[in-house]
Amino acid sequence: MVSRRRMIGAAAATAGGVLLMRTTLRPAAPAAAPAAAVQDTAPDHTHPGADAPDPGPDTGPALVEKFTTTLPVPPVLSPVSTDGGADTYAVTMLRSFARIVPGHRTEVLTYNGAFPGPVIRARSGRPVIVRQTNLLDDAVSVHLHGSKVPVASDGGPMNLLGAGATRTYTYPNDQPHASLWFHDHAHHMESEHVYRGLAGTYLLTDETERALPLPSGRYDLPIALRDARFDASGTLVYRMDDPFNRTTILANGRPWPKVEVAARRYRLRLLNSSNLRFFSLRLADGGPITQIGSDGGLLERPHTTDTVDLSPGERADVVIDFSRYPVGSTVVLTNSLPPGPPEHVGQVMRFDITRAAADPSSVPDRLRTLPAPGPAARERTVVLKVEEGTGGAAPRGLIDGRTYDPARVDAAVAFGTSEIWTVVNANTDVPHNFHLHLVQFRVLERNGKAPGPEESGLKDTVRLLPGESVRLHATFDSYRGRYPYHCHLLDHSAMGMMAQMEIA
Ligand SMILES: [Cu+2]
Repeated sequence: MVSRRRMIGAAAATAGGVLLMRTTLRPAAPAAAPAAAVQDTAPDHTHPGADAPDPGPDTGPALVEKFTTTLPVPPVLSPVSTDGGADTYAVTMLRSFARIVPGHRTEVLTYNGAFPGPVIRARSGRPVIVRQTNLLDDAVSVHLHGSKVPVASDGGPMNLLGAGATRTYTYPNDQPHASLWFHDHAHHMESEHVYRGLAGTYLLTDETERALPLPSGRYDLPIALRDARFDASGTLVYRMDDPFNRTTILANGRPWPKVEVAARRYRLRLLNSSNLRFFSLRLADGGPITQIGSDGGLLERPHTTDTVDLSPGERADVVIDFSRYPVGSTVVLTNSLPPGPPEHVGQVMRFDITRAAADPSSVPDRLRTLPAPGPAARERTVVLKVEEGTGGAAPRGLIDGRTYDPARVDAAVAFGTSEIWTVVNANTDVPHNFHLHLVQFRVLERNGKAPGPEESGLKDTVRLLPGESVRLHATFDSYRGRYPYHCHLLDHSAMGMMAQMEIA
């Protein structure tokens, strides 16, 4: 186990190291953006800062003393109506200011003014309706990541909500419990929008999950991890494909925070909401972490590990028992992956064990039962690649050799069937991952072998280190229509590493 973990870390470390040279070429000008076909229909907006002078190194590490800010608990939204068998929410997207680094107010893009976004709590079988009003300057699109929803509410890359407009998204919640998240998906702009704050948490529960004696209430914490870059005035700096300068680690929007915990079990819903950063998380003392769930809800059985790997968009549901630490002690959550100075990016947040507490919670040996993947009607291969531009052109994100074209169907899927997709990272030095809209899939194989226990449950996003391949099993029996699939390194999808399936 340990040697396998070390291999993953080493591979990702190599990938990250070369990522600098391979893909930090940013678009020289808006006209050099990927795929002319997309350029015509993309929002009329350039990436601010693309041509501006470099603002210098990330000042976050200098502005912040680690473990002095407190991990915020993101606000839970209250419905404006619970009539008609559904919970209705009203959300306004607006520019706001957040206190991220001490002594500064940082302009951010928000859902309802919250950075990061608020939490929506939902139950399987009870629809949620979200009325989104866009008071930003840009067109946006709100995607509920991991959800099974009709195309009209999927928040696809071209299904835009213009500045000043209001639109209603309907989420049937006709799916089992899962820790989902919602974020911007407007083509070309999703990477900057999400980076500047348009991301929130959506916790869907059901009877299966609620019947278990897992830590709950104040002992169940959603924690979104990401990186960021700041200038000397505390302003968030966004530059396309800039992983090496994003060296400030944020947890729930605060840099290297601490959180006071009782000496008992906690459930942590970890989300990697970074644009590009992969995390390999460990407790500093190598203590045990019990993973109970992944993207699509609980695993069949918990598995105990010392390391949790998360690529952008992935979630891990874990239980940590702080009763093994004396009251008065602390333990740091660390990250072993570059890029960036290990003294900064190697630290994430700190747990301060401040009090004793009774603990009626437990983690059962059996969490749920998942159906075995059935027969597949067809197999297909999907190849991901980022290609450096020549002659000063921008790098291009490719799926099967092509950049995203919303007018093109890349995969015709027969409604009601299952398929096996082999997804390949054709780059030898750049990591990717793969996100399929609409479905939760199963990972059948990773590099020709059975996946680890952390990938044995339902997934919607799967990591692909350089040269890796995964075989996925997905069933398309819910909604018809055109849904995207893409690399969830958002700077890559913004470069065109996205394609479209039509289920008919
Ligand atoms: Cu990618």
